[in-house]
Amino acid sequence: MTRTAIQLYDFPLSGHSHRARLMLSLLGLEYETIPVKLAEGEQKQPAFLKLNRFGQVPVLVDGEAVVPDSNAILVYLARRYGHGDWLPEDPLGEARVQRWLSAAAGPLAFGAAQARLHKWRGVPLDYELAASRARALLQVMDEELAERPFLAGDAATIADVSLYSYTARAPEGEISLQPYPHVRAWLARVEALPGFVAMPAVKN
Ligand SMILES: N[C@@H](CCC(=O)N[C@@H](CS)C(=O)NCC(=O)O)C(=O)O
Repeated sequence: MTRTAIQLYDFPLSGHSHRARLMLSLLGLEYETIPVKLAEGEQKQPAFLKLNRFGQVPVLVDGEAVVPDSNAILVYLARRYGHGDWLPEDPLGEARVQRWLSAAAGPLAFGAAQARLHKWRGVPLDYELAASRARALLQVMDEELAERPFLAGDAATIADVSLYSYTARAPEGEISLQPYPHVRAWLARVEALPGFVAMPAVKN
């Protein structure tokens, strides 16, 4: 029986989409991307809303399984196809990962991701507030990454995949990574993982 390919509804310059592509690639999974025309509002049309009522990319479709939301996709892929430590099963190990997924959906999304959206797309928002959230999160990450190589422990997990994309692209929102040497070393460690794929840049 031939297996239906995994499909990813995607927008290339979205960090949320990149984290899903990164996880698929790290797991060595074949998939096809279906670009969603965000500028034309395709994500708010009835056909797309059937996949994700929030009207946002990414959405992963794997046979019968329809999985909207980037962090939900990471959890699904880790449990369905992952091996080893991508999402530990012991209560404390899983909680340590979940803590960072919350940071990705909170201060990362409303910090570095928003700052980038403002500088890149001119989206009207409180840039200084977004920048201060971004720097506060980077400071926490830097202090914790001084103590261990990856966010949730000694091995890479979906916590690292979730935080990577918008952290790597923070300079596009004019958030310098220079003051955070441990974050920069961690970015390099993620980039050295087998199967790593980069997120496209919006500007040089
Ligand atoms: N919590 C969602 C956020 C996804 C998100 O913000 N997607 C953006 C692109 S980065 C989007 O689809 N924006 C279009 C819109 O909201 O209309 C996730 O983690 O997947």
